Amino acid sequence: MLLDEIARSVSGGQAVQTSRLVEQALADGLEPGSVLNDGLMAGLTVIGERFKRNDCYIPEVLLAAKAMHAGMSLLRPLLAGGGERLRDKIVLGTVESDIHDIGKNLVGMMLEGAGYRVIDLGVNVPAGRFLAALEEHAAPVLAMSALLSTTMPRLQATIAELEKAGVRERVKVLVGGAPVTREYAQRIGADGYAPEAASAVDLVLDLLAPAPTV
Ligand code: B1M
Repeated sequence: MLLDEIARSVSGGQAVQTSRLVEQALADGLEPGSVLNDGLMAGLTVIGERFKRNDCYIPEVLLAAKAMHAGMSLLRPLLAGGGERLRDKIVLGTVESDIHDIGKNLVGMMLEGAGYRVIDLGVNVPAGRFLAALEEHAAPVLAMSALLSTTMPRLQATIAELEKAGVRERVKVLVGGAPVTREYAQRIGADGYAPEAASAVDLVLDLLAPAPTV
């Protein structure tokens, strides 16, 4: 089936073939939302799970993410304009003084693949820029990455900045990066921690889920 072929093409990191298959799926009249969820995302989920199990290497993940992006770029205008509502906005970046971006980019691609609008501020992002972007885009989620033990304290400093500006209550803060732990995330008052990119998506879904009514 075409959607399975798309999924296999993404998990195999085949960007050109993925574009061709997505074009074919759309020409055959398949729904863009289904091509996204049952084709592209299904493929990325396979590679994400393999990555979690140490069953593949970073270059394979990056190639898969690139293939997904190739397909997404064809779907994005249709999803945005065709009644398939994109999910909430997420402000993403690597903290100030830190220029590592491979993991952050993977997180961004996974979140985009899941339908979120990711406002990626890049690397070396000061707290004030995170704050300005959250306000400008009225984004309900801030996702920050830190890869150095010397830059981890910037996560806490940014949370303190949100508190000072009075926006902490309305923003869910998600943190990650190799030296960051769940305990550290709790200690600095973040709302969530994801050890790798695939679980960042599950975490955002949980954080934004409406509170159960009793
Ligand atoms: Co640097 N570096 N680096 N480096 N680098 C590390 C991180 C280091 C562990 C290497 C080492 O010493 N063993 C070490 C940090 C030690 C520490 O503080 N604990 C280190 C150092 C010291 C440095 C420099 C200081 C070296 C120097 O100049 N003396 C320097 C600092 C520069 C700076 O930022 N100011 C530096 C520079 C660089 C390069 C520029 C050469 C390059 C970065 C290129 C780039 O990113 N574009 C680089 C690289 C490549 C690495 C290593 C080798 C690989 C990092 C990486 O991309 N991993 C790294 C050693 C290592 O990890 N083996 C190292 C792959 C990536 C997919 O994993 O980013 O962990 P990661 O992301 C994961 C999860 O952490 C998670 O999901 C991702 C995918 O599953 N995740 C999130 C990440 N962000 C998340 C956010 C979330 C949720 C999950 O929610 C928001």
